[in-house]
Amino acid sequence: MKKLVLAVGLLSGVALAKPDIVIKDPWVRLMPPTSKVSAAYMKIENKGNSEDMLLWAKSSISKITQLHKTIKSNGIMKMVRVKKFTIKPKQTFILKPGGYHIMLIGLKHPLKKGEKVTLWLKFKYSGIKKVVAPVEDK
Ligand SMILES: [Cu+2]
Repeated sequence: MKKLVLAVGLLSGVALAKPDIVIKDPWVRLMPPTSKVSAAYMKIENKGNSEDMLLWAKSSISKITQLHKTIKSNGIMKMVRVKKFTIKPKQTFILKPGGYHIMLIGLKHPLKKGEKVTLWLKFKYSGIKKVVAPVEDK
C-alpha cells in the first residue's frame, strides 16, 4: 500500500511540471511604406515549472515569418535565423529591437500606425497562442 501511495505521489509530481506561457506587450514596428519587412516584439513569460520552446510563428501581415536574433559580427550588427526560442521556467524571454524578434518578411500591404496584426505562435508544449499586436512607432 505504501508503494502505491508513493507511485501516485510521483505521478502527480510529474503532472504538475508543465510550462505556463503568458504573452505580454506585443507590438509590431511601423516601417516606411516602401518597406517589405518588419518585426514583432513582446515578452514571453513562463510562469510554469518546466521549459517550453517557441517553434514557429505566422502572421496575418507577412508571407514569411521567422524567428531571428541580432548578433554582432566583426563590429557589424546582423540578424540570423534561429530554430527556436527556449523559455525557461519562471523566466521572461524578451523580444526587443536589437535582440530577439519575430521577423515579418514579404508584407502584404504597407503597415499603418495602430493597425492590429494577428500572430500565431506555436509552442512545443503549450500549443498555438494567438496574439494581437498593434503597429507602433517607437
Ligand atoms: Cu530579423
